[in-house]
Amino acid sequence: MEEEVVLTFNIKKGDGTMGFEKAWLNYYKSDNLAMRDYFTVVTYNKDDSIVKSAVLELTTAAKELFSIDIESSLCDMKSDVDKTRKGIHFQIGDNKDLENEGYRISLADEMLLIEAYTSNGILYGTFDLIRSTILGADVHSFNRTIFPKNPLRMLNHWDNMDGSIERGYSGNSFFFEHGEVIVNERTKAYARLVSSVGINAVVINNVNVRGTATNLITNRYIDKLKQIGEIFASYGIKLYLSLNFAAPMELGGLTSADPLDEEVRLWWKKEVQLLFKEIPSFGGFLVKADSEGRPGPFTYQRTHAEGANMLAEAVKPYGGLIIWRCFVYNCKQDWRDMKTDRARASFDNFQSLDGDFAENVILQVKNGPMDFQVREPISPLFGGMKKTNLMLEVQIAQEYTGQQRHVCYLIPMFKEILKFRTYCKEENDTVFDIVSGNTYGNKNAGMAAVANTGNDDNWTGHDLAAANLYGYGRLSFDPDLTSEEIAKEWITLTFGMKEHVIDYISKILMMSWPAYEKYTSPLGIGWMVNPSHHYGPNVDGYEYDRWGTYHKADHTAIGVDRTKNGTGYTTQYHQPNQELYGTPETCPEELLLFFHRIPYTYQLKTGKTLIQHIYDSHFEGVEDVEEMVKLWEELKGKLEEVPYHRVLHRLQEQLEHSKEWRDVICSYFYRKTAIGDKKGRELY
Ligand code: GCV
Repeated sequence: MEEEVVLTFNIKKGDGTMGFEKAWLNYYKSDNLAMRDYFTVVTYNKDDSIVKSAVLELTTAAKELFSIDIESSLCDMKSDVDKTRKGIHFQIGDNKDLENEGYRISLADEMLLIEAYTSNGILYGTFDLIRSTILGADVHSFNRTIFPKNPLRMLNHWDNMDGSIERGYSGNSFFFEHGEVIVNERTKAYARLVSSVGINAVVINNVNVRGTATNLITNRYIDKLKQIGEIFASYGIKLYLSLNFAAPMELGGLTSADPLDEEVRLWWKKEVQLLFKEIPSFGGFLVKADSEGRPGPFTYQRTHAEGANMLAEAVKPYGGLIIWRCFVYNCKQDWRDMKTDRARASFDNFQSLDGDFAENVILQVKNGPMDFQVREPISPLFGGMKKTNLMLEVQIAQEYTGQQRHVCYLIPMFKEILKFRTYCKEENDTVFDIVSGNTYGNKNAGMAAVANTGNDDNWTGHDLAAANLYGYGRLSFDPDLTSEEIAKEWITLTFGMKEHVIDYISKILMMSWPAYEKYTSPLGIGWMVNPSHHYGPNVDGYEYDRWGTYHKADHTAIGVDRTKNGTGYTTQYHQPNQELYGTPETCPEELLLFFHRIPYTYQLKTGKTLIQHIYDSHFEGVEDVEEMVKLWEELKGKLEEVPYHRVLHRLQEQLEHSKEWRDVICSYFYRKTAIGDKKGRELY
């Protein structure tokens, strides 16, 4: 029998002009009746703001899932809890085995018990319980102890104070508007949303700190920041800010920002006090220095360790962290020289500083050596730094992967990144091992993602892009989850428990990253996008000067020789990766053009020539999008109208734009090589 479509995709109005939807917290009526009786009473032995949020979450879930007004009360002693009655009890105790935000859910007689050492543990256990209930869990399955696997699970917003978002594709900022900080109902809705998937740290402003954003660290904005800090804290989230390295000059009137200058050091020490004193949950700062026009220690011939350590010293008394980005390269370099290689830059700038950074500094490394392309090798800094705290930076804002106009489910890519073996040790050497702290025992470590939210009703512009926000959070909490499991969870929570819906949307999500790769840039070469806004095909498009292209294609060959005979980039890896990438025969083919310069007539493992692969994959990519549109159309009447049409519209646009990619790329290479398509398709 056809299931009834329940219209609960309600929009809640914030206090601004925009409304917001509940995304995956949009609870549908549940038919998990075996769980229903547990959502009748909740008791707790501590009532700080985080536990209160957990109680509130259960209250909301009980109401929306089962139409129950849950009873809640403080019950100091575990022994006072009535275990003969079905219900839920939160117990924060001296159980050190659950520190680091862990929790245990178990059945104690008739009572479901969530135990933790920290309040965050209770909150995560609560969200787990609600999620599992919606997914149909049986009460007897609740016998588990869970720990988040990464200490820091962070979101980096690139929001500007005028309300724009750098690389934002979902409307404007909900943190800033017209130079002011905004706090409203949406702030809380956001905190709930991201905390429900385990995020515990958020940077609210862009790493490119210019103009008024420099003042965010002063008392000018402190009241509003304090309010955000409180809301975040009640959901277990620490607030962070990006800072401007030149602030001592721009705000303090000093003549220098030299990190070894005593006056500069004192200035920072005084300046950071305010935030930590006023906002108990303030976590520290994120810093982009000496990159793309941002100031940094290089101006004073100082190293990045000297720059970062100066700030680390200032925040140390408050337990603060400095998250220092390794995305440092000279964007003005002359690419005509075949030896100059942007891919080398992060390693060249940082590796020799291994061991020089303070304990409360974490280096944040982009997943690849370039810039969030659809396919890149893993940054060799992972495994290259053994005595330094590292964090992985990924981007769920789809700057180079369709800008949330195209569906591109990035969790499979993130999984590949996390499981990459660096060979820095014989075992426990994957990127996940390194950034979770397993490899070298670091406590300050974790993951960060450039956020994909804005003030659009559905938070992420494209409804399906919310799977990346959800998935990033879940994956950073538990990297062992599969992409399929995460997709299924997200679809069920967002659209309800309807099997055909889960199947079709899962298929769309799982085919989307490979499809995007096929119709855009081939075999790891990257870019080929319009400069500046980075949307749409432009094969020779190059950002910074009029000479270069990223791919260096001529009429006989394409790609960059990054082996020891070329730019030497491959030597930044440990063996056997160095060797693996060192020859076209051993190099994984999806990265062939990243590492090698290859003639168009080169035969790939499929038996196809390189040029034929380029043609075929572009046609296949478009066919994949056609299939995605068809799958979505099958869901007509099974989803609520608003999200159904929003997604349909975007998929149709994606189809048109994938054809444009195919045609532009194929005709470019046809004209360049004068080699036709073996299948006789029209290429120009
Ligand atoms: C925030 C890329 C983006 C920039 C971004 C930069 C970074 O270059 O295009 O918009 O700036 O990365 O990560 O700092």
